[in-house]
Amino acid sequence: RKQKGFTLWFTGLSASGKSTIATAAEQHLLHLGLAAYRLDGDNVRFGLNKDLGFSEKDRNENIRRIGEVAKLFADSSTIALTSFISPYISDRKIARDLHSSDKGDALPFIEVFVDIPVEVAEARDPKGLYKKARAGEIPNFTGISAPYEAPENPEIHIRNDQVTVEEAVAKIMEYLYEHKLI
Ligand code: GGZ
Repeated sequence: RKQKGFTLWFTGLSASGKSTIATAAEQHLLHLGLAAYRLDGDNVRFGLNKDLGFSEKDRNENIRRIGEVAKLFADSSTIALTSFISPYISDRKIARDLHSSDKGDALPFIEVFVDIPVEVAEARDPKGLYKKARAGEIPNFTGISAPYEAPENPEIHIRNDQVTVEEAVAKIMEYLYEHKLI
């Protein structure tokens, strides 16, 4: 059976562990011999989206473009893993809707909510960004001075203050096997 493409869309606060889990999940999929590609700030915000900042409007456009690119990867039979805060429900819905089509099969879109209390993210603060946000040095910082709209019905919900990276990856793989996506 030929592998079909789909998108694993990670969403969560800065320092929630999205990228760590997405990277580990990507490694796992690659080791299974599947084509997988991760989109994250390092390869998107410094390239395709380098004209965008963190205003609400720029985040809308950031997520729209990432949704389009993820869809292209999925359409090419690759597993796209996206790792962005994507704080707005409506933006994530736009990205999801891009994966459905009038003709033929939709490309599966799996929302993975990497959920930790903002206090835990702030206590971790690996890059010192929460500290800077509190000091007013970073405006519109998600969770501090800009909103994060948690998913109401994510396909996969990871409480990342309660599980290891391995357990998080196992939960994602279980979902993919159960839904016959891999
Ligand atoms: C949130 C910001 C901000 C503001 C810079 N708010 O922990 P990080 O550093 O590596 O992840 C954050 C990243 C968020 O970019 P995204 O493209 O994922 O955001 S969105 O989906 O909302 O468009 C953080 C850094 O960029 N960063 N300024 N004001 N995070």
